Amino acid sequence: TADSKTSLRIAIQKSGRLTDKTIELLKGIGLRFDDYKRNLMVKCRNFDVELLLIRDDDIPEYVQDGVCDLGFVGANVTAETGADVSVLRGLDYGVCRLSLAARKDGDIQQLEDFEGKTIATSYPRLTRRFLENNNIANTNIVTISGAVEIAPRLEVADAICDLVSTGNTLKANGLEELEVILESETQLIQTNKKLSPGKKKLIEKFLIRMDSHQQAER
Ligand code: PRT
Ligand code: ZN
Repeated sequence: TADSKTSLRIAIQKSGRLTDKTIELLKGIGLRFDDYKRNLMVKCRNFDVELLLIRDDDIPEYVQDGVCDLGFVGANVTAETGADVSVLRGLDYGVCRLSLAARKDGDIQQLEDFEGKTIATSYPRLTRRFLENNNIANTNIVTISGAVEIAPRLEVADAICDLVSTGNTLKANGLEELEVILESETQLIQTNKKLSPGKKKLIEKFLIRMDSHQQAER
């Protein structure tokens, strides 16, 4: 369990959109690391912390299971995995939304039109839940792991549910955003497993540093 280790273990994305901003934040609050790009596990030189660098998809479960005490990950990933974790802070990077989109002048123009349609997404759970909550019971959800936005052109799907930030990708693929199903940002999450008093203290210290850093940035 997380309890048996003394240093605070923090999961971050190994290589992707959140990596640089997260490392920047950790350095900004005074944590010093060497060689974080090359290793899966990196010890902090001046704080009782170690980083685990993994795929973002794995972060919520690692934190849920107490393999890591904390994690930096998109709210979209935590929501899709349904992991049992606590959200300590919302952060101002990795901001995006998960949206339903369809061909610009196609036969899907509003939410009701999704009935009976095929939807490609990397977020099948969130997509299904949203549609069910909106009384759209008959859809075929196709799970694909990348390049979701080309599915309609390939005629693999009638519509998609994907992350959007600027909207340029949708536009470039002749798609129109119809419904936002989740607003997302990077979050600091914490395990719900029991933590030792030592680790609780470390987390408190970590949060104080983070909060004063965020305030200074404003
Ligand atoms: O390898 P690993 O599994 O760790 O990485 P990944 O490829 O799964 O994730 P990555 O690095 O692409 O994204 C990590 C996180 O960044 C996501 O889980 C979100 O929380 C956040 N994020 C913020 C985004 C975007 N903005 C975003 N725009 N993730 C993906 N996109 C993609 C989107 O899927 C689409 O293809 O960018 C395209 C749309 O962007 P716009 O600007 O054209 O709208
Ligand atoms: Zn991923």
